[in-house]
Amino acid sequence: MKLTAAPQAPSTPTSAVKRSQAVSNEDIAAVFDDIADLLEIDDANPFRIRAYRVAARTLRALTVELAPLIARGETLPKLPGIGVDLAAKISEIASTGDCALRQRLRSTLPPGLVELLSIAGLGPKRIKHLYHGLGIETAQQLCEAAEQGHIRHVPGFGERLEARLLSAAQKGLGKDRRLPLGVVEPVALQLIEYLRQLPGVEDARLAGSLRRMRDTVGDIDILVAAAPAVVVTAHLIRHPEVSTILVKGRTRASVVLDSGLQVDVRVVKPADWGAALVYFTGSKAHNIAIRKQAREQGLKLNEYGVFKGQERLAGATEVSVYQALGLPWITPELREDRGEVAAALSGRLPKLVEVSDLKGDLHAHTCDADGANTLEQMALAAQQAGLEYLAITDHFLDSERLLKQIDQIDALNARLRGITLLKGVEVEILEDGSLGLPDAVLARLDLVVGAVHTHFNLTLRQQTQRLLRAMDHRYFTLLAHPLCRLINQRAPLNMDLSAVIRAASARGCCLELNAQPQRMDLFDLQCQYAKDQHVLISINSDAQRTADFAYLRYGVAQARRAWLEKGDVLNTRSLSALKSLLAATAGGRSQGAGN
Ligand code: DGT
Ligand code: CA
Ligand code: CA
Repeated sequence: MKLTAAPQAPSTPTSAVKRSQAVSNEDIAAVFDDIADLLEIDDANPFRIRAYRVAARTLRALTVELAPLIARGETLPKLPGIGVDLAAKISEIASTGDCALRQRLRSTLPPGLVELLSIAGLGPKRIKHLYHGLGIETAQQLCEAAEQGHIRHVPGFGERLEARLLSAAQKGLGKDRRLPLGVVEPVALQLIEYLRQLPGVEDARLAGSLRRMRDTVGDIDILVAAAPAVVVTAHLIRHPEVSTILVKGRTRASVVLDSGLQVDVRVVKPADWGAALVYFTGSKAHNIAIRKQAREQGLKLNEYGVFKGQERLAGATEVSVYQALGLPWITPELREDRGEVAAALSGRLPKLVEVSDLKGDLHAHTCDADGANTLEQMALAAQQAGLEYLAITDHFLDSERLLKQIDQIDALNARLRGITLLKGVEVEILEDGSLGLPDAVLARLDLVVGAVHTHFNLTLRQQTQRLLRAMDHRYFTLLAHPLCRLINQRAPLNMDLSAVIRAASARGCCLELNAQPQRMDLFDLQCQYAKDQHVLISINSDAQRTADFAYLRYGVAQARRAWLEKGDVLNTRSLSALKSLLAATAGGRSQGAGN
């Protein structure tokens, strides 16, 4: 993929580490400024922060260099605002080039946070607000929060600053990486709307990995149907967010958006639409597989149609193309050459799970803990999203608040109609695999969702044992985001997932397919393995706010890519079927189930 800007090296805010040369007053001032920035991000005492800023200014105004004085053992002149403690730090920096306090602050703050300082428009004060307000620690998280419109709501920010920060942060990130489907899709759908506005455009659709709903996408591919005279590519490059034009012809264009995303647009005649859509949807491997299928029947398949000699058999619609090859239409999520062509040939394509099959969501948060909305708001939003039940699984570290919430849920259920809240928790799986809340409390819940949030770096053996032990727990229902990966930020846990899946099977535990765009956890092939092992998958939004139920469709797409059918997904069950399943699979849960 094309880059708009060369990725910047992670910045090191001016450090005065140059021991071989004399340390200048400016170098010392720069270290003090850096310390002030770090203290500010760390939300330290404002007077302490100010002391370092004032000292930096004082140092810059001096006419005599301090380091040579210190080297000669002379005492420092009395300087306004510089007491014993700061004077000692000046000596330390003058002789070592750095300061232990600065190193300590840098090592205790998340490393990404310090790098945020290099983003234009972001000073320590704003970083502090983003960090403490939204938990933003990295440029990637900044981009995602901005794209989702969360930053404008932080006091002192607003829409314009949000857009500016997004653009600056994206420039700083290497753009040659794959981005989460859920981040790119909304942008791509807006472009589709824009292209459809042009008179003469008959259709515009996503193609490529976006249409196949891969969890990450390399770029945005769009196919447009229009008569040859329609100037589609000229319309595209007039879009306000286009920053660079890589290719522009009559029938194709590639551009880069301000966000760094590349967009490839192809324009085809309506008569060729179906064949072109098959071709540009891919995957490349699927295209190769169906071309082979064509050849075996003495046919030729390309982006213009299916041909027998000179005669064109099909091309206007996808259905006609597949039909001409003797195949039923294959849904884009399956087009990866993972057996879909053989299954289509033998009439054994799966009847894939659909969004409308979901009856509930088993992982969601409220403002009682980390979420943004109340129990009732979440319940009503889930109902709006077409669900019949919602498990509240706040992340409580102490029993008191959970017990209080249990009573609130009972009271709310007594008055809600058409939606039932289930009582759950997202309980910590501790380092040794025990659960972070006492059994007596877990016993009162309808379900227990276990998750790893700490100790990501155990050895493979330890990490696997930890998860197996957690699943041994009599009340354990569901392992949330099993891989703990964050796209572009945190690699999957180092563990033996097949062993975890087999253990889940043996114990009757379920695994989550977490639909948060940056998680998408498990991968499609892993869900497929879980299905083979008869482990039920729960497609959950992990909603932090009412709008997040919209993420469920990404989870469903990933499940479809895993060939999952309705029966393979736990939360397609009716409430009563779910309850008997929960009661049956977890030993001793029966007295806790029921509202
Ligand atoms: P991505 O962008 O890395 O997420 O993945 P795709 O699948 O969107 O790949 P992309 O954008 O390079 O190409 C879009 C589609 O165009 C691809 O899925 C299939 C088709 N295509 C591209 N290059 C070739 C090719 O060399 N041969 C064939 N048969 N199809 C291709
Ligand atoms: Ca693509
Ligand atoms: Ca492409």
